[in-house]
Amino acid sequence: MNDRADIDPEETRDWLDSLEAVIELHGPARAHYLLDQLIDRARRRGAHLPYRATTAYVNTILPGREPRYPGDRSLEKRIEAYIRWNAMAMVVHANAKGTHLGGHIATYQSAAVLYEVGFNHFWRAPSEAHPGDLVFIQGHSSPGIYARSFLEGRLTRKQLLAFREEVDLEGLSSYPHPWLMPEYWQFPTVSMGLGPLMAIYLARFLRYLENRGLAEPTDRKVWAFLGDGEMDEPESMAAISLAAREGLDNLVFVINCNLQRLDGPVRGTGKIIQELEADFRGNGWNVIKVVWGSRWDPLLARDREGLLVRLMNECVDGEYQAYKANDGAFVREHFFGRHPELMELVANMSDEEVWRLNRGGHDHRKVYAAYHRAVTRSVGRPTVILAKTIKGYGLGASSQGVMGAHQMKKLDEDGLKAFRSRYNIPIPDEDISQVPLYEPPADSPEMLYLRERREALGGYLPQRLDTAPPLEVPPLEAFAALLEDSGEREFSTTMAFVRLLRVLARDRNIGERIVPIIPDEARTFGMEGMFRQLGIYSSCGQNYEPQDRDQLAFYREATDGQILEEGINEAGAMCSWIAAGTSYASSGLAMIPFYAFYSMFGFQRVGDLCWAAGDIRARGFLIGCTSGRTTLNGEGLQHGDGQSHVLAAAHPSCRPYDPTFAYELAVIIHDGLRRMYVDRQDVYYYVTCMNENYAHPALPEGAEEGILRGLYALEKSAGVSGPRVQLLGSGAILREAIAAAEMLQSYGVAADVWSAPSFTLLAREGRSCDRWNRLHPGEDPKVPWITACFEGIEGPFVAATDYVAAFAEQIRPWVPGRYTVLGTDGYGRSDAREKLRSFFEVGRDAFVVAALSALEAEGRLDASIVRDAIARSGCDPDRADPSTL
Ligand SMILES: Cc1ncc(C[n+]2csc(CCOP(=O)(O)OP(=O)(O)O)c2C)c(N)n1
Ligand SMILES: [Mg+2]
Repeated sequence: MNDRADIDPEETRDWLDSLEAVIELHGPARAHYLLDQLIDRARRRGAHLPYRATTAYVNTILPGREPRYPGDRSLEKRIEAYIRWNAMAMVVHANAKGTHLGGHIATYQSAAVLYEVGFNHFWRAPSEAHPGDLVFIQGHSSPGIYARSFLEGRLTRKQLLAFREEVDLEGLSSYPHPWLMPEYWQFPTVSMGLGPLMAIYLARFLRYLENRGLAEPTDRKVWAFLGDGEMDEPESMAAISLAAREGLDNLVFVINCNLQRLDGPVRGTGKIIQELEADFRGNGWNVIKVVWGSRWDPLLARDREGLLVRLMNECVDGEYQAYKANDGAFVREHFFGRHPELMELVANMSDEEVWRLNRGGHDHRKVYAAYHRAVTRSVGRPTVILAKTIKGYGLGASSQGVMGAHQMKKLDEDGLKAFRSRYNIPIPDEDISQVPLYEPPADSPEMLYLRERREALGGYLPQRLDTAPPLEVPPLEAFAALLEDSGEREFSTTMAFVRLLRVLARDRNIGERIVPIIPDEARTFGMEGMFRQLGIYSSCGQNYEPQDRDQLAFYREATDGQILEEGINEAGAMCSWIAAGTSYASSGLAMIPFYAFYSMFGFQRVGDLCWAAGDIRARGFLIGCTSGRTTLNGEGLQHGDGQSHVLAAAHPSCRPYDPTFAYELAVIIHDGLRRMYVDRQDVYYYVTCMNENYAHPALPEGAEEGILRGLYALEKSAGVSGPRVQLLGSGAILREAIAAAEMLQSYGVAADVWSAPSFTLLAREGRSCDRWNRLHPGEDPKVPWITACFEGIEGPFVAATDYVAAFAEQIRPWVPGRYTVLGTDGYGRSDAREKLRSFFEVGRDAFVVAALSALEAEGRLDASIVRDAIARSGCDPDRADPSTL
């Protein structure tokens, strides 16, 4: 049977009348309750009720339930028009210079009302009275945000006319980049998909701070402006269930559904708003659809039979796009013309009036109603606002809604005049080709209103603050246990890290600021002891008795838990780390995040978030555990990390280290605390740790500087009179160098051993000095640390690393002699450590062979000795290159 056919209209009417009466008498909540009961009863009686995740393609908020609009619409309209014009003008200017600087016009024009309603009525700036709302701006709508700041007097004409010219003119960044405009932009968003993910974790982190008693509970909100095309990025939707689970009613997504992305429609053959509604509703969000503007209200009110709504439901986005790229006559014929009754509905309207039937996202009243509901009536749930707009709105026939709207960067003179006239910008025809920026007089009602609104909301946005006071970090001696010789005791650097973290978590001054973050690997890293000590953050506490409750280190969840246990979710964990690492800027409270993860799933997996972390000026520690390609017994190809240090090297604000001994780790972490939390430098640390157990020597006297700069002499060979070699290693492989040095004695070769905790920092400094010297001919040259270390040292030099050779290759220009590098290039595989080291030829035997071979090449040793060493090492000289296996 067709379940949509009405077999008894009278009965249907009875039910509907009853429902009307309930709503009338007791309100919608009661109606909802009764419907729930009916559905439940029907299901129990075995009725199969088809599930529909969507509602009709109309606004969620009925016209009668919209709040009164509190602003002065005529002034707001003028302000909005000026901003629209200036946003367009700055892009046109950027591209008129013949430099092809790019920029976007169509996106902001589609989103202007969405931003303006927020700026005029909702978003509070940080002030004495309020910590401020946090707004993620859609990256390529930046011109509109700059244009508003221009009217507000925060940016100059000169700056706007130097949009995207940051090198000589100190112009404005293409997109939101805190790195480039640190007092302005807060959130880098233009790598699409990262914004929504970061916004969710930021909202959760604000709750974490409140629940731990570190911040006062407030009504501050995180707003994230997103593109409908952007929602196709897997990251965009990745954490929406977390947001609902955590009850993040401090989070509002505004999705600008202009139906288009770069190449074409987002869902030409369907409806993006309906699809997103289903996704978000299914995940428990409060969904507010803002589909139609007020001019549709009378038509919808007259649509007693629901024919118009049915047509709205039937049409797909490809059609909706085309309607707005044409004109009123086209809309009449192709939309209303589908049903004679609907033609009748608009019979009294002119084509112009049909054309002016507006979309919800361009209607300030509809947008206001949605925002108002989001901030007042979304208790316990995050809100998503799906606003239907038109890409290139108001740009005229050549641009509005056209397929290539995204890429347009210019308007011809006719287009400029039409734009000017449509928005009533007081620019005369003769000036129009100059596309001048328009600035109303400072005492005009518009300007006074603009300022008054922002003053009422606490100041200007966007605005990034860096006022968190420095912290008092413990002295290096606090880690005394790691600085001493461990004697017989063997442990891994991961264990050393856990000990260090425990010391920090107990510290009187900064203990509460430590944020351990783990993506379901605490037991792998031996961190489960912290569960009990610090507690695992849970917004609803521990409402069950943990199975291991009688264990010393039981799984303790608590509302004020300190550990963020993120589950198998490196991207989410990284976002938590970013939220914590920027808390100094977003909450004026410096937090110290330590994110411990499988090193292979760091830079390789979430590298773009690491890049965003640099842009956003995050401070904190990334701890890449089980690092190296040969240290992790048995795990093999997808786990053996031989590349993260090469990837990390390219991240400018990242200070990467590959320590071997506990004291190195302690010195590095201590330096990070000082640099980031006392000196407040915008850097972050990447430190790799291993799970290989061994004994740790004491901190050699005076080694601190070398550790931090990347190189220091560890062992000088004495008592051997033969030729001398220099062996370098870091991380897992340094101990192979130490072993090789001893083996070399039996060949009559003296070997000095150097620890190189950071090849990357050595190379960075080397390049920097070289550059300075190049530009200062004839002056006293700057001497990089590595050059100073190797002064008077003769080669050959041999370095081996548990990473690909490129890692240690970085320092070649500053090595004063023959330099051989051994690395673990190629896919990893599983086996025991020794086997893997001999497979990749980075173990002690390979060191010995490489050292002897280098001496032979310099004519200081006979080839037969090298051959002998190769034979002893068991390496078949004719085996295939391991990097190809
Ligand atoms: C990860 C990523 N991929 C691609 C791009 C390039 N890009 C910039 S804007 C854009 C289209 C955006 O469409 P939508 O999200 O719908 O935003 P709209 O401009 O329509 O508001 C693309 C593909 C990007 N910035 N980031
Ligand atoms: Mg779009």
